[in-house]
Amino acid sequence: RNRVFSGAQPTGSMHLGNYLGAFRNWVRLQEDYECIYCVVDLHAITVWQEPAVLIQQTREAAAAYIACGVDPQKSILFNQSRVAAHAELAWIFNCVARIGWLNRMTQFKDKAGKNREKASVGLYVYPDLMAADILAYKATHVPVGEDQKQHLELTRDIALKFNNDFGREVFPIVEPIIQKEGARVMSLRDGAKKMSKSDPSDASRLNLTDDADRIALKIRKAKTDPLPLPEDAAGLADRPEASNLVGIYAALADLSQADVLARHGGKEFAPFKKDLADLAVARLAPISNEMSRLMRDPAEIDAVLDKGAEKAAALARPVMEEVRAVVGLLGAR
Ligand code: AQP
Repeated sequence: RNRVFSGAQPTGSMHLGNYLGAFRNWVRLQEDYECIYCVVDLHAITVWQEPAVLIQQTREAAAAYIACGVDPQKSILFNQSRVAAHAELAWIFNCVARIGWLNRMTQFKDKAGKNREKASVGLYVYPDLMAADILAYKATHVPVGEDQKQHLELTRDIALKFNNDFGREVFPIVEPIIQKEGARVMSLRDGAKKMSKSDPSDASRLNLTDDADRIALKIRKAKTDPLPLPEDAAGLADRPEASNLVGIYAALADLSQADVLARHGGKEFAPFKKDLADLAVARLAPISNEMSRLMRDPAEIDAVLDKGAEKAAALARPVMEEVRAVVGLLGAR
């Protein structure tokens, strides 16, 4: 059976973008694949995380996965640092990947910003760890958004080079599962920026923990332009905020943008936002309720993560034994 690996970083509050761009799709994939869903805390620490907060956010991320419909009975759910194979294989991949390959990664350039000398080494080799996440389980498929495409290419290059260097078909060449268009959710305060955990403005995103009142308020205050909604999708060009709100509506209602505009085109934003808020509350309130139930007693989440880590470690163990033998790392005889 084909195997999927995916994860999200516990770097802040999970939001509508994570839900529409990732979690909702993960839930569907559970039907057709053996799925491994990871809270990637080792990726998170490539930039500074307050230790006590990181622990809390790791639990909260796991709660978000479960509340969105990831089923720990069907899929493996755990946090990355619990399975040592990730870090070990990442080191081996650091020795396979070339500096030139990593120098071409655009996300490092974006995240490191101008002061590249001050970025952590971990941020630089982040894509090698991502390759290890996937290949420690010989996963065959990875759901990716636009922003992760380049990293997945790198995973394929690492697998190819490893297999080629050692003359053995150890790793599969993973296939991307491309998310359908419109899965990218933008900030509610600026239609040119993606909705993000690290945006300092809480009003820029709908957190999966927001209650109905906060959701309605944030949508009411979302930035728009002064024109009414266009009659058709072509009219959304050069209107990033309108386009984002219509896109969110369409994604939440499982409609096309054209369908949404057939219903709401020509209206002012105020009544449209009211409908959108009702829809968002209907979809997100059950998630936030379930998250707060799960967060009330962390023992349940911790038990799920313990069990998931055990299952994940059992899958990675034979892969790592094979890798060590192929590379020539002397082990127990
Ligand atoms: N705005 C978004 N629209 C659609 N998909 C999104 N994802 C994130 N933001 C959006 C998808 O969610 C998954 C998990 O992402 P991540 O936590 O690993 O990291 P990220 O993409 O860096 O998310 P953030 O919120 O922007 O975090 P920070 O601010 O910490 O960098 C991925 O599949 C991602 O595509």
